[in-house]
Amino acid sequence: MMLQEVTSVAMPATNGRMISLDAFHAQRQEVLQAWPTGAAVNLDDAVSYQRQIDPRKRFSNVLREAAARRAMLIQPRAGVALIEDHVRLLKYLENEGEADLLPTTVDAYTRQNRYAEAAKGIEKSMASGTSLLNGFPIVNHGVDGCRRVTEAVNRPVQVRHGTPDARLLAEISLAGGFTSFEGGGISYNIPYAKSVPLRKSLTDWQYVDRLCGWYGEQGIEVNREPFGPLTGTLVPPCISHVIGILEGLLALEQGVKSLTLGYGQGGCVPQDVAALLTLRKLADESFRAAGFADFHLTTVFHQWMGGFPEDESRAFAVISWGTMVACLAGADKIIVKTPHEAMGVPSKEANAQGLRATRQIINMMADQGCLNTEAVTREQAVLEREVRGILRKVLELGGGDVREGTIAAFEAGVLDVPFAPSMQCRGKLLPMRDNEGCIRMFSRGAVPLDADLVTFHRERLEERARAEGRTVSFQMVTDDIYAISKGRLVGRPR
Ligand code: 8ZB
Repeated sequence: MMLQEVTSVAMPATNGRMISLDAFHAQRQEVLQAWPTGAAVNLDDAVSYQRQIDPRKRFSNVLREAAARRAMLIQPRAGVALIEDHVRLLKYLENEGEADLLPTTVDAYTRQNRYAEAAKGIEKSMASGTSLLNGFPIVNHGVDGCRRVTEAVNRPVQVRHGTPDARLLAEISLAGGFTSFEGGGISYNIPYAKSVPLRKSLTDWQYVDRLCGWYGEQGIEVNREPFGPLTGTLVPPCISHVIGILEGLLALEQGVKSLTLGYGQGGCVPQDVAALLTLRKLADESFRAAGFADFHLTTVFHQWMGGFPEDESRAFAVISWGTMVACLAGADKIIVKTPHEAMGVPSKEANAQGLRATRQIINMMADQGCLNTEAVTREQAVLEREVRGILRKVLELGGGDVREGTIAAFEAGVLDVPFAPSMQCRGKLLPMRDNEGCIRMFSRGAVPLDADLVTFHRERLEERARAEGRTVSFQMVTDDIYAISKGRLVGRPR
C-alpha cells in the first residue's frame, strides 16, 4: 500500500465560542439548586481555598514536572461511600501503593444525578459497615466533605466518574479542593448513557469546561482529562483519537489550559505505541491549527480496559504488559488496573498490588526510550491519515463549530463508537483483530476513510482469515472480545 504524505488539517479558528460570563452565572444559579449541597458553593471562597492548596498537590503542576523529567506517573481508581473510609483508602494507596496521583471515583447513582438514591446508599453503608455504593458520592458529601478528603492526602486528587451532566458535580468538586476533572460531552455520554441527547451532554460539558476555565482566569489551573478508552472494547484508535481531540478543542475554547488526552490499550504492541505517539502529535497539531497556543498537553495510557482473566496471576501479567507498552510509548501517566478486575470493585490491598506491579515495570523500563520499529512507523502513518481525514470531515460538517460538527457527525455515522449503548450512535462500525492483533475495521459504517485505507483494513483481515482457515465473519469479533480473559490476544478457533 502507498502511504501518501498528507499535510496538516487546515482548520478554521474556533476561539470566540467561550460562554459569556453573564450566561455562565445565570446558569450557575440553576445548577446549584439541583441538590441542597449546591448552596454551599461560593466561588470567592472556593478560589481562596484552591489558592492555599500546596502546589505539590495541584494536578497540573505534578504533570508538568513529571513531563519535564520524562517520568510516567501512576494513578489508581478508587472510591467508597463514606468519607472516613474513603480517606483511609486513599491514604493506603498513597502509602502502600506509592500512587503519584490519586483518584476519587464517583458512584453510579451520582453519575446519573440520582442524589436521593446515593443518600440512601450512604445511610445503608453506615448501618452495614461496608460500602454499598461503587464510588464516593461527591455531591451528597458536599464541599466540606470533599475538603476533608483532599486535605487528608499528600497527592493531587482527580475526580473520575462517567457523568453526562456533571455540572453540579464539577462545582462541588472544585470548591472541594480537587484539582483535576475527568470526562467530556462525548466520552461521558456515548459509552455511559442510552438516551441522553449529544447536544445536551456537549452543552453541559461546555459549562464544566467554562467553570474550569473561569478558575484558570483566577490563577487556579484545573487539569481536564477526556475519557479516552470509550467502551474499552476493540475501539479503533482513529475513533478515540478524533473524539479526544474534539473534546480537547471544546475544553480549550472555554479557557482550559491543562489537558490530558487518553488512550486505552488495544493489545497490539506496535499499534498501541504508534497510537500514543500519534495522539500527542495530532492533538498538538490540531489545537495549534485551531488557534490555541497556550496549553499544556499530556497523555494518559489506560491498562487493558476489556475483560480480564479471573486468575490473579494472569491479571498481573495483563497489568504488567500494559505498563510496558505505556513505557515504550512514553506516556505521561498510566491508569492502573488491579488483580480483582474480573471480580468487581477491588479491595485496597489488591489496588495497591496493581500499583506496585506497575511501578516495578516502570523502574525496569526506565531509560530504555520509545519503541521504534517499521511496524510502529507503518501504524503511525496509517493512523495519522485516518485521524486527519475523519477530523476534517467532522469540522466540515460543523462549519468549523466543534460542537455542531460532533452532533452532525454522530447523526451521519461519520463518528461511530463500537459497542456503545447510546442511541446517538449508529453502531455500524465493526472492528476486529488482524493476524498480528491490530484492531482493524471489518465494516466502517459511514466513517470516512480513503479507499486505499479501506483496502488496507480489509486485506489485513483477509490475511487472518486465511491463517485461521475461515472467512472473515462476526464470529471473529465475538472471539476477540473474550480472548484476553481466556488467555490470548487474538480470538482464534481452538
Ligand atoms: C470505566 C472504568 C472502569 C474501571 C474500576 C472498574 C474498572 C469503578 C471503582 C473502580 C476502584 C471503585 N472502578 N469503580 N475501581 N474503586 N469504586 O473502573 O473496576 O476497572
